[in-house]
Amino acid sequence: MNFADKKIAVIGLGIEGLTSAQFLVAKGAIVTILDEKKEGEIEKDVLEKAKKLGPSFIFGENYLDNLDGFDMIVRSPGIRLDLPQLQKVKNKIISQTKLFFELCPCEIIGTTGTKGKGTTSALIYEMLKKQGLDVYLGGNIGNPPFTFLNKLTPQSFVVLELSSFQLQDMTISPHIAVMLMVTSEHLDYHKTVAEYVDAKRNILRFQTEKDFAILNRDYPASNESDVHTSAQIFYVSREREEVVQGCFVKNEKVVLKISGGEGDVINIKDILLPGKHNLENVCAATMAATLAGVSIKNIAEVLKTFKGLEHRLELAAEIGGVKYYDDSFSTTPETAIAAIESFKNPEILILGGASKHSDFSELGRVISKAKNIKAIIGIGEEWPKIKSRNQNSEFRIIEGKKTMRDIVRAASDIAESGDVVLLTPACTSFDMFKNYKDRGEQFKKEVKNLTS
Ligand code: UMA
Repeated sequence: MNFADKKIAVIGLGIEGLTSAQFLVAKGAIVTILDEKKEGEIEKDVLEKAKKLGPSFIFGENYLDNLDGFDMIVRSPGIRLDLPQLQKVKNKIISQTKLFFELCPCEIIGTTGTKGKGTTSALIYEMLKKQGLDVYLGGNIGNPPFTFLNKLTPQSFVVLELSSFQLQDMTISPHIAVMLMVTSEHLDYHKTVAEYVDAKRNILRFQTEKDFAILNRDYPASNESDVHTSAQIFYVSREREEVVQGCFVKNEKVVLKISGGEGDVINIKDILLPGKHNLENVCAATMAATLAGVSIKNIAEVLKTFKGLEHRLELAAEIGGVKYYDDSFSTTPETAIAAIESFKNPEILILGGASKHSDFSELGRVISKAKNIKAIIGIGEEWPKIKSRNQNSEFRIIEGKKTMRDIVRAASDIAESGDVVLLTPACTSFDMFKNYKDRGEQFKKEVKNLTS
């Protein structure tokens, strides 16, 4: 592909747009960066790096008015393809993901799904690394693949987390494609659930008989995706043992069934990543890594030590037999429920934060019924709303803590060996913290301070 002297528009100046521009400028293209934001609203660091490249810029609301003069248009994932200005030039539109698939010299393992795609991608990456393979992790997880494209050789492996935004206009599929659970999400972006599921199915649609598809048997939309691929199919399941070939949970063990034979991978109790929902990710990652040539020994080794992605049910520390988990990424009642249901141990929960206008009825029911909640430390603006949904008076409620230091100290004061302290707010963080990362970092810092 020759980019030299081509007039190329990069739409969206976020992390993908910046790395696309860097790549194209290095290839000799004449780049213009366009963004609906005003210049002053762009993140400083990104803007400075972009300016160093010396491109032209078009900022503000009329940013898409003159697309006709470009030879190629590179779209960031969050830019809707059906914008009228883009529809007029649709034959010229491409994305970094699409370009990467065309230029990548090695095999790609792609993962999509509504939840779990980041964790699964990271697990696959760790497993291939443990096997000593030359492997790179990128995509929606926050690392655009152009950052490592020039390091790749035909022997390398690339593990990509792919969002529906990145998949919607794809015309190539990965060699190993993982389709995890798919439910409705991003309906603010996709017009219908069907459009969303259809975008995700592009991960399978262009596979050939030489490729592999890993499908989650437990969710209709993923399970029924088998008709959308020509690849060899493997199923994963935490509910059904009878999968034809694939990876599933049986008698409290993760089991692989391939080429007619069945073998144990690991006892569930030895997997460090907590939560039943994570078993789906474990099975999918185990299957993908096996197909890439990783040994069962190395897969099991990673499952025994992988702590999870930062701020997603991440084991922050174990102090005096008490395990502290940072699940600050949990900003919805659904994710908090999944976290709460991940443990049988007595739990001290940290719940609440800023409003996202969530409905807390189901969370209230789960809290009211759970037998293992020892205490809840209620924080932030939304706590009174969550509390009003609770019918259980068995556990202790602690309120009025205004700093993470006081919150963590209050938890540690009542925690005993065997307990789990779980920060899973079910809300956003903006009333007390900069963002979810800041909330999680502060939590981990204060947990560490307990030992000093
Ligand atoms: N913009 C426009 N016009 C539009 C929409 C956006 O000009 O119609 C501009 C915005 O003003 C912004 C820029 O486009 O300045 C894009 O910024 P961004 O923050 O949306 O995107 P990036 O920084 O490039 O990050 C993108 C992904 N963002 C989205 O898909 C929205 C990141 O996923 C991804 O990590 C990154 O590329 C690397 O691949 C984020 C995400 O929220 C984490 N993903 C969704 C999810 O996980 O649920 C899909």
